[in-house]
Amino acid sequence: MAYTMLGLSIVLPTFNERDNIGVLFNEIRSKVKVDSYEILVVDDNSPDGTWVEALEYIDESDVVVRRINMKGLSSAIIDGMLFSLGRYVVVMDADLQHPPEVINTMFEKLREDDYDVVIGSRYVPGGGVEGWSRTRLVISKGATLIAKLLLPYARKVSDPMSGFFMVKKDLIVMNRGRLNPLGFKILLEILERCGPSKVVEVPYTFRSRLYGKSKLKTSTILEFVIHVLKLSRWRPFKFVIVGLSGVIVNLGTLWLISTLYPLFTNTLFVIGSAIAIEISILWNFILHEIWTFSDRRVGSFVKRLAMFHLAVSPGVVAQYLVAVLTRYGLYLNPLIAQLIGIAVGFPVNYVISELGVWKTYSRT
Ligand SMILES: Nc1nc2c(ncn2[C@@H]2O[C@H](COP(=O)(O)OP(=O)(O)OP(=O)(O)O)[C@@H](O)[C@H]2O)c(=O)[nH]1
Ligand SMILES: [Mg+2]
Repeated sequence: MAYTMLGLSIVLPTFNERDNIGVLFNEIRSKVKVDSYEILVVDDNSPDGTWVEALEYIDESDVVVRRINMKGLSSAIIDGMLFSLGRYVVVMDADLQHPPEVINTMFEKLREDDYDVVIGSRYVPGGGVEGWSRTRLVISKGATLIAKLLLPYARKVSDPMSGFFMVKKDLIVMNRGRLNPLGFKILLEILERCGPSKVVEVPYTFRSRLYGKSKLKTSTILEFVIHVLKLSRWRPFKFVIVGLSGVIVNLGTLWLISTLYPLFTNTLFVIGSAIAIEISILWNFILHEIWTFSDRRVGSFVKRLAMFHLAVSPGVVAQYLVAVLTRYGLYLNPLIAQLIGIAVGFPVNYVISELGVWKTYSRT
């Protein structure tokens, strides 16, 4: 693959942006001060003929890609990046929501301080959004929160969902095989799969769409959730499965010791319950080590074991108190009392494990 030495490629994914594309070209030409750059429009055969319109504005270094049988924002962006010749690539929306002048700041940062990724961020000081309804803001913030809860790289930045970002092209080329463009949020995919070591954010204000309609649909939200779960290697599900196996171990232990020594279900339930809980903690820990969080075993095993005990302690205390109180207070069957306790402690355990014990990938 040939690179122009300092060149920048500007990738514009488009679908039905006919009225915006010319205005955007003019804005880029007047506001982007980078010495040499090319513009690549990647259009998914828009019914409004965006790709024909774009041809009116390109010069000899620019490209319009008209994809016939493919569709999807993320895959269009990856295709654009792979077609590009620049050493750096910036991705921006074609509806004038991303201000082209910010590209100058991004480019300077990337070259001078050797960053792998520069993110245009709405959520750092100086950034913002224009004209969003409360609902849109809540959805955006909620989605960011989900991404941050489940993905370590997303936690490192304020706006991991941004559609406006610049990357070193090498990062994409070298990790091409790992990228699986799904849905709208390609930056999340790049952060999690390529593992960039130097990332910085620059503020920008997300403007109102100039012309045309939004391509966001209700299904985009569902796609996003599936995308994040996939990037997280389905970790919450694994956690649930391990947790359920832990329930069997917990109840099985209690059943076993009380069969051997019936006092554990009555006067000594306080001890029987605690023994069963501890055995299940050890069981869960081992399974999380070898399965749920196998890609995140950083540092000492003993420290993680201690951390896990600490992490599950709020959930365990809740579980233990609920079990003992329902057993003695409501005279519930000991196994049922133990089970209710487990249901209370469970969600607390997931959040603390994700954020506290196995919080980062072992490759970093
Ligand atoms: N090539 C291609 N581009 C797309 C596709 N879907 C959206 N785009 C483009 O991706 C950019 C972002 O899409 P938007 O609909 O503006 O999404 P958004 O900015 O999050 O939503 P709004 O604020 O409502 O505009 C725009 O330039 C779209 O034209 C697609 O399937 N293929
Ligand atoms: Mg838009």
